[in-house]
Amino acid sequence: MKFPRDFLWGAATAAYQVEGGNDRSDWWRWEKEAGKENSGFACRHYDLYELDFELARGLGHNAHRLSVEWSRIEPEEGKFSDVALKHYVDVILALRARNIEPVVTLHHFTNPVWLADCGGWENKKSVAAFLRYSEFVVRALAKHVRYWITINEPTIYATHAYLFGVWPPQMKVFSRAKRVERHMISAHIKAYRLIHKIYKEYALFKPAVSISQHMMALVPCDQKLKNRFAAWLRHKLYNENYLDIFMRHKALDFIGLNYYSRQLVELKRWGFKNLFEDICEKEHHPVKKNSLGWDIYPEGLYQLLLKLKKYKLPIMITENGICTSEDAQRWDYIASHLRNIHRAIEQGVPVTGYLYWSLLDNFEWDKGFGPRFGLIDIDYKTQQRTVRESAVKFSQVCKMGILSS
Ligand code: IFM
Repeated sequence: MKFPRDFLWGAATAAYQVEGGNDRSDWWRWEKEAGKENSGFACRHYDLYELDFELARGLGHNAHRLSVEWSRIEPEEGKFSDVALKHYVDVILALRARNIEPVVTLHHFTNPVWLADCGGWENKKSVAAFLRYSEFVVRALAKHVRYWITINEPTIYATHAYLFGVWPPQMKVFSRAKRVERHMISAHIKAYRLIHKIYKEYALFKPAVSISQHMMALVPCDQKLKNRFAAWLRHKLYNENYLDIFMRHKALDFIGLNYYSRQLVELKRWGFKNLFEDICEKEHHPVKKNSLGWDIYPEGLYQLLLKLKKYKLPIMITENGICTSEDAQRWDYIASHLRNIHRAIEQGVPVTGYLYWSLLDNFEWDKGFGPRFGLIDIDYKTQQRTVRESAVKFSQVCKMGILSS
């Protein structure tokens, strides 16, 4: 299976999950307050990024997605750190020196403590604050960066932090989650315009700006009308709603897609809550699972890609990956998802890149360091990196652009 010549191949990380020592962030404080596993030194990627990028280069990666940490760059409201900014310039240059295309995320779940203390994304002020921070970062990195992700998985952030109450600030209020969503939508649209404006002002090539949208394949568990209807509705609301809004505002240059799993939809009865919440609990469509119990469903990626074709935008897979203690399962996961991407490309879906989640084992938020998503194993005691067999197999695809079936 041959992939397009200029396809982006690589992996993704996020600052808080790998850097270590992000002690100005709301997550850092919450881990301690909530008695959760601490992110601590994480992978010490803040110091060891060159080593990690050297491994990525050796693995044939020509792209890498990373995030910059707002709480390092603006540790106090309105006070920007030139040291932190210089660090990220060096990080980007380290990628460029290895011919690795950076894909830079501005917000990946964490906030500076000062923002959290004044209401975080619930406060309307968050939009202006995000823009001010984005402007500072984008002006410094514009020369070296083409691809920007403004916000990672806004739906996941709003629901986990404000509806399910499992992430800081642990709210369980629908209207609050909605408010956060509204502010994130506005922040993306404004940041999109701002980034384009800066590139124009600097007479640079056009940037490509998007969000990373988390999507699940929403699969009706049988052909009953109620299940098909609920799956359709959830797909519209959870997967496509943001894209539709951004399309209306002409604020998307490509679609950043994070795909991991499916949800089997089965309504217990017709009802408002049931429409959004009920899932099938019977094991009548068994599939393999990752170590967090998520269904492995590569076919779902194909189905989603076909649905996204209507947007007529390039699609970059900005995350796709598995946590597992069996590395052979990781390669199966990658290969089966790549096969489905290839099928979609053959159907005319313009997929332009695949970034595996994640380059390194890392800190999986409220789940701590247990889940192992990495192409590269991290020994958290010694910080020793060990390239996994799956990474070597994936590297052959990255280097040749061909997946043997
Ligand atoms: O680790 C996360 C990442 O931060 C966002 N997308 C999903 C990954 C796996 O849960």
